[in-house]
Amino acid sequence: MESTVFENVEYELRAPTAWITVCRPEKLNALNRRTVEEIVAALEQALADDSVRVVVLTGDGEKAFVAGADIEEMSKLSPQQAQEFSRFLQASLDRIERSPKPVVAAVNGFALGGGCELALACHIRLAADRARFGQPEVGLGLIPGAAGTVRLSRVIGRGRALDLILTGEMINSDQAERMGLVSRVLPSDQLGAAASAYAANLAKKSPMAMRRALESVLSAEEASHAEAQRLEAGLFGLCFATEDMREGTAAFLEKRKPDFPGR
Ligand code: CO8
Repeated sequence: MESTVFENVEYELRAPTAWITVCRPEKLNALNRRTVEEIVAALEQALADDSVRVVVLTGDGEKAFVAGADIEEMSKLSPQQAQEFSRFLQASLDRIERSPKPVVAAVNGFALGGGCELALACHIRLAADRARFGQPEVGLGLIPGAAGTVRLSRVIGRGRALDLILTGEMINSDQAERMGLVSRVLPSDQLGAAASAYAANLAKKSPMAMRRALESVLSAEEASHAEAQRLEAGLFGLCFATEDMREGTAAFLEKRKPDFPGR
């Protein structure tokens, strides 16, 4: 097992899964600029490594996934600096969302403000039953600034998003699951094992197909119905140029499990 320790983030290679853990437990893993830069650097490491097929993002400790942007650091920003910080966070989370390898958030505790936004940028959200979600920014005189006003509506619908954003109320993981904010809730002591098993299952699927599925689904959000369908057809066609597709269809016909080369 190979690991890289950044200042506030740990990167652990458990091929075919890479684990990225936010480690600022004394601040409930709150995001300062450095932490966000390190998350992206760890992601780039995972993307550059051919042995990695899936990335899991989680928080250190039992209490928090990420309790938001670092309020102490943020409180000192000028309006211009705040805008720049928001742009920086948005671009960093876009990088996660645009990852060609699936990124699974294992939400082990509080996911508030920027922490909820970070989870929203991941492709899949699994939650511990002790996790809590919310966009408490209005209580600080702020609004979500890491694309929470954009992604939350897309994921759970405008009415529910505004309910969370305007009240700033926290919800538990069962409520989050009912809203579609997370796909699965696990007993807290089983989250790590469940995320490992989930990632291992994804890693058995075709990397080329998953990459194109991600591209198609995400691009559809920004395109008209007609454009989105054209793009889907183009990506569908590209699958037929891969070894993965030949292996997947041959394995089915030969009644065996596929072994995808990822090409
Ligand atoms: N920033 C900085 N420090 C934090 C944060 C945070 N977001 N959250 C917790 N901490 C610190 C606490 O200050 C405390 O430090 P200390 O021990 O030095 O006093 C330590 O972590 C432990 O926290 P608590 O003692 O508060 O723990 P509790 O169990 O009592 O409470 C809560 C847990 C409910 C999670 C509580 O800590 C809390 O409400 N935290 C803040 C949550 C929040 O409001 N998050 C949103 C922040 S705003 C945001 O994320 C905007 C994102 C968009 C950015 C756009 C850029 C401009």
